[in-house]
Amino acid sequence: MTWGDTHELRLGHALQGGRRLLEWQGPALVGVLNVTPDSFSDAGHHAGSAQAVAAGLRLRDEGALIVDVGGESTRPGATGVDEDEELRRVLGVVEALAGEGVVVSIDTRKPRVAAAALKVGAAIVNDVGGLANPDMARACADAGAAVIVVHMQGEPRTMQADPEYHDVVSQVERFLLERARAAMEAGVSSVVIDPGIGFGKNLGHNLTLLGATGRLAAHAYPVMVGASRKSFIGQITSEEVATQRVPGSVAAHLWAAANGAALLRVHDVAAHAQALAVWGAIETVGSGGRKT
Ligand code: HH2
Repeated sequence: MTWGDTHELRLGHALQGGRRLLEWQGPALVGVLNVTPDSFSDAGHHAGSAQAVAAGLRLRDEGALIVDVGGESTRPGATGVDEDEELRRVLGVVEALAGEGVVVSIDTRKPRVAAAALKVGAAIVNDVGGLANPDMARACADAGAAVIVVHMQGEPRTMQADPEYHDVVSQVERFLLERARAAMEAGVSSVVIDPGIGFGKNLGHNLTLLGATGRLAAHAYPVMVGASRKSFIGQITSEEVATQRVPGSVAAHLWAAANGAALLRVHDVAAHAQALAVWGAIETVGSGGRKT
């Protein structure tokens, strides 16, 4: 990681993904690489594989510990993509990035896509379906891959229609812990939990869940938070253009980092790396000031 020598006081995290043991201190960045024609904030940016690979290497160079490659948009209203098309979009990109030494996570809900990506070098599966498909945990266990279990209420096509919870934190927490335990029982050795900001949640749900980052982080699993450019930031700030939501994204992620998030899934890696470097320096070197 790129925080110089100031990180020894931070919380240590580890993930076993295939043959790779990934260890880091404090919050780390996961760079988003969407190879889709319809993602909500970066659709069609990486039309060809070569462009996508270059973008992935740039994310790594800017400070991403992991690059998350996705071939299916899960934005609200998205209708899903067929398996062969998703494989066509992601496999070459995953293989090339892994070949360059990048730690790759594959963002998919399909066990066959996950298995194929793991075979060509991905180390982690990021399942926004929260292991809804029972074959997913087995595919990850067989490959020795780490899993990111995400909470989503409903399906992307309809999830933002009118999401309802009686106690959003307890319900999301219970879901994540149950699915994480199921993954471990299926033989997965490393599990990350993610409350799924924007996946079947209204503004109040998203803010309440971000506010509960510390509660989620108190369990045995590293917590990932993905607030990057999402519409709740637009709702708070009236910024309608997703790419203009970088300051709001940084604010949400720093808040989550300060409350124990281990992984921050972001589109704008350079901006977040700078923010984390400054926050980390104050947190570590400046924390003595709290005592006086
Ligand atoms: N959010 C998105 C996709 N994958 N994975 C995790 N673990 N957590 C998230 O919050 C998360 C995720 C949605 O963002 P994006 O990939 O930018 O958009 P799209 O789904 O339209 O490609």
